Amino acid sequence: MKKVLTLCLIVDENKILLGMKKRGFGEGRWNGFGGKVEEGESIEEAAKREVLEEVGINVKDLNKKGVIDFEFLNDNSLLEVHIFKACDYSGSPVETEEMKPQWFDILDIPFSEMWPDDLYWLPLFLKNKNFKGKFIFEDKNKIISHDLEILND
Ligand code: 6OG
Repeated sequence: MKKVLTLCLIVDENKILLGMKKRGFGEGRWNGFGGKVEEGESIEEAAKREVLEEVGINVKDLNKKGVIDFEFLNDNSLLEVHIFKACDYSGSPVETEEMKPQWFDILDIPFSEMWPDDLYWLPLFLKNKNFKGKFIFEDKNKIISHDLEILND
């Protein structure tokens, strides 16, 4: 069964906030904040809740940038990840049990310590493009095919 997840990246001028995932899926990788959409909440509500839970920040305005489907052949799982940009927020990042946050210059993103798909879509995201795509992973380290399309504004 397909899981619906959120992923929110907070951008402030030329900086992007990432968190080092300390446990669970994606452990050891820098990523935005997010998680599963729970029953009874909208995707946007889930995105805001996850940012608050994982890094203590209240996001005000979410800007939907893309949806990517991920298929993992090794364990037969399917994810649908809704990706948001947030520029308007309040609070300062705090470390939680799940994430250790750090601001990065957008010219100095630690791609080698991130999910390998980020190298494809994050540059589009930073150029403010909307996109949709599908990535097929052999396992969590290896993409075997991908398809990424820029959508019209
Ligand atoms: P929890 O299991 O911790 O939510 N996620 C991905 N993020 C990137 N950048 N690339 C991927 O490529 C991803 N697959 C999942 C969605 C997992 C978090 O990880 C994101 C969620 O924000 C495969 O609840």
